[in-house]
Amino acid sequence: MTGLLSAEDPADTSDLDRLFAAAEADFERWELLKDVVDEVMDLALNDRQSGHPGGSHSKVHMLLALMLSGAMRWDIRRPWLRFADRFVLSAGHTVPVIYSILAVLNEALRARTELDGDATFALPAGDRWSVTKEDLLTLRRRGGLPGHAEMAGKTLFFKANTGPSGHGMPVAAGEALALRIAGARDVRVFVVEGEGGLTPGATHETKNSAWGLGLSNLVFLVDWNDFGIDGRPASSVIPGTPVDWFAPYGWRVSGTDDGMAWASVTRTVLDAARGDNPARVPSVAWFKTRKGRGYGKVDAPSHGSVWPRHAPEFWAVRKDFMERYGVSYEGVDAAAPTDVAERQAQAARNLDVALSVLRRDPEPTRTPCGASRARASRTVLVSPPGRAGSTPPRCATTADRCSSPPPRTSPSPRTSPASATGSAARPAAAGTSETRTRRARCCPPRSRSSRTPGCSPESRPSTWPRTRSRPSTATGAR
Ligand SMILES: Cc1ncc(C[n+]2csc(CCOP(=O)(O)OP(=O)(O)O)c2C)c(N)n1
Repeated sequence: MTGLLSAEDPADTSDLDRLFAAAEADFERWELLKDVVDEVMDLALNDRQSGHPGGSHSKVHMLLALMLSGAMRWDIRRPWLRFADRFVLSAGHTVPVIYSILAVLNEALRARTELDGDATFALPAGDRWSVTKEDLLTLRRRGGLPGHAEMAGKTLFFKANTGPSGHGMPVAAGEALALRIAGARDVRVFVVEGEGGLTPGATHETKNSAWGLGLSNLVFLVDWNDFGIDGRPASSVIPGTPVDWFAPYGWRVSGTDDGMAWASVTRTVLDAARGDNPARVPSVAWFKTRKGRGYGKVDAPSHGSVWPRHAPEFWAVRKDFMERYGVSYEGVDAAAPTDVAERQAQAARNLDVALSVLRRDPEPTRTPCGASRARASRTVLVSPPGRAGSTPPRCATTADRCSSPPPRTSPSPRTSPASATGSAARPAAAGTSETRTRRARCCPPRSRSSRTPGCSPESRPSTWPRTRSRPSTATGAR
């Protein structure tokens, strides 16, 4: 069985070592990013008193490695790109980790932009399409960040609406199939799932179909923390390991017992995404992790219950961070302010304290563009290095690509260099004109609230902290 299309998946194995080496040089920065992500997540959940800390914490390593190693080709500034790799959070209840990562990376982009005003790093439409620190305190509130993944607006990073466990997987397989039929064979669909989410029946059907259709552009990443919503470990009722769950279906399986260590996680992610796949089958990588890592409680108790607001256990973890990074939070060991506005203002100031450590990396370096850049920028460019021997990234600015008219003659999509952000090269068979493709690359999607003539971005004023007049009544974590 060779699948529906005899697509040639480029085996990037020759690049894996180079990608790994580039990532390895940044592991120290990733560690800092991980710590800041943990902090802003906990601060947001503490304020909201709702959400799923356990599975969110255990996924930080695998997600940062996916997003920053070049395994996934995407542009944090332009989540609407049609032919960037796609991300489906099938474990849709763990949205806090995605919100926190996006907010931290976008804050790093802001810091980078402040450094010398380089527009390359600016968000193209203010915060309209981006999760920022200002959004974190709107989690699970009316009009704010949803409690499960929604593919819209600020959370367009998600390429499926998810929440019911396992239900992102069939959707992701459908997307992978559609991309292949469209000729976009280099565009991958990444799906993050927990072992609990592998139990619904649709998972079995998806595994069969994805193999039968030869969806080599489908990559599952399984957070194997062995706990779902119940008190007992998953392994007490579900026999086997991820190898047993996927290999009999013909999938390419890899994984690591060190699912919270940068080197092993990065190697595993890179191999799953871009390793040799001669049989052109779907891939799955598993990561043995600990649910609740870094939250102060682990396994089932960490699943969907946050520490009571400003509880001693909450402050205990904050104290570790304060000591490690030499910062001080406001209100340590004290009860939360009773006034809502005051409480949110304190939470906002404490988010700023956590994020302040991002601005401590002034080591300058030179880029191919000749501009002086901070080494810190490497953590926010989210760009995979080009293939060995390929054209270096173009140093176009946002304005270059979004404001100027399209060229009369366009180079062949096959030979177009990746943009400065390393977003996916356009597929040869996309069947769109340069103008339309250009629009897709540069402009926010149309919506009632976004009538964006040409490509000029609109941005709305934001307040900090964002105030909410009518908090939602939904508080329970499902
Ligand atoms: C179809 C469905 N049934 C039940 C739930 C309630 N639920 C929310 S999270 C969860 C457990 C998920 O476990 P796992 O996939 O292992 O997630 P992780 O440990 O990564 O958080 C369950 C059963 C749900 N979201 N969807």
